[in-house]
Amino acid sequence: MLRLPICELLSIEFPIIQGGMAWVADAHLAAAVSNAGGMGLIAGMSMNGEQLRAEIHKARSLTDKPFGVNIMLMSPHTPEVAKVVIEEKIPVVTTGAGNPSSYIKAWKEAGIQVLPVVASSGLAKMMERAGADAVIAEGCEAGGHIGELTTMALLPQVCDAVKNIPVIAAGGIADGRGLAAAVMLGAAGAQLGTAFLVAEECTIHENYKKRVLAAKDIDTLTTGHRFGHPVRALKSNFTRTYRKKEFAPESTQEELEALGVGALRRAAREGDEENGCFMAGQSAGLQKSIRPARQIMEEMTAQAEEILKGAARWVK
Ligand code: TUI
Repeated sequence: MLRLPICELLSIEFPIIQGGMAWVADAHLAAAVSNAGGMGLIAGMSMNGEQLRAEIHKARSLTDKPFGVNIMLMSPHTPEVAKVVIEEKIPVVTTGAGNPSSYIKAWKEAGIQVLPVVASSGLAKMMERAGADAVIAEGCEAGGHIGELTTMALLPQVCDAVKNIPVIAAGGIADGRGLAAAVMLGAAGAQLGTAFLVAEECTIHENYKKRVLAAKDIDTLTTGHRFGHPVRALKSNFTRTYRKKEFAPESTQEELEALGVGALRRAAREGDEENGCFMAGQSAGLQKSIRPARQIMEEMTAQAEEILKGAARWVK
């Protein structure tokens, strides 16, 4: 059995938390991951306060286990969603795409465990000082909105930067090899996004799952660099069009934002091959089959355990 520090911190069987994927991480997926022994999360990004409250109630009808909420800080609904997690007594909040400093005090007073995603050691240090319980160091192998550094470079630097809180690894981790490597770099657990896209219990459109399963290592790319919000997704008609427009001198930020709005929803909920943006990480090429969430976590941790046990043979 692989027991890492976040098993104790979050009272979970597997040292795995689920990424807060907008339009993907709904009550079904969150409840399934929590029921299976990991930490499931609902993504608040695509919802206003009342929609999130309804999704939380739905998840509670599907599991007795604790689950968390991910708050995407660029969302216009952040202030109301930040209140709903307190009112609903959500035990764990992860944040992404920004600095959650102004919310942490209120969440801590409400007894919430706060796990901000960081893409730099500077933000990690700031989060520790602000009272975060752990940080999630997410490398740019991840899908969706990403920072500059790879997991390999970011993770040990974040581990050095924080003094007393665990660091959870994210970005590019899809099997036991990735989990074992993350442990070697100092991780206390891992966050998985792309691996759960193809979980049996994930409710996204089948076209999305098919695209992830068909992806090779070089089949993701990033868009959005020109206006400062890089996003990783599977190559598609959408990313080709967006890239062309992004670098056309006459394109404005408003025009590009309008093109992006709704593209993830169209991919996840409608399977729209023409206009959908199929966000996924570079580990898409490692996803070979649809499996239940429990099997994903069991196989990953069993493989990591074997690798970590066997690593001593290299030391003479
Ligand atoms: O947030 C994510 N991934 C996401 S959010 C999202 S929704 C979206 N849709 C369209 C365009 C843009 C976003 C899809 N995927 N991951 C967590 C994450 N946070 N990755 C990187 C960061 C990050 C980056 C810089 C966190 C903090 C940061 O610095 C903030 C600061 O102010 O210092």
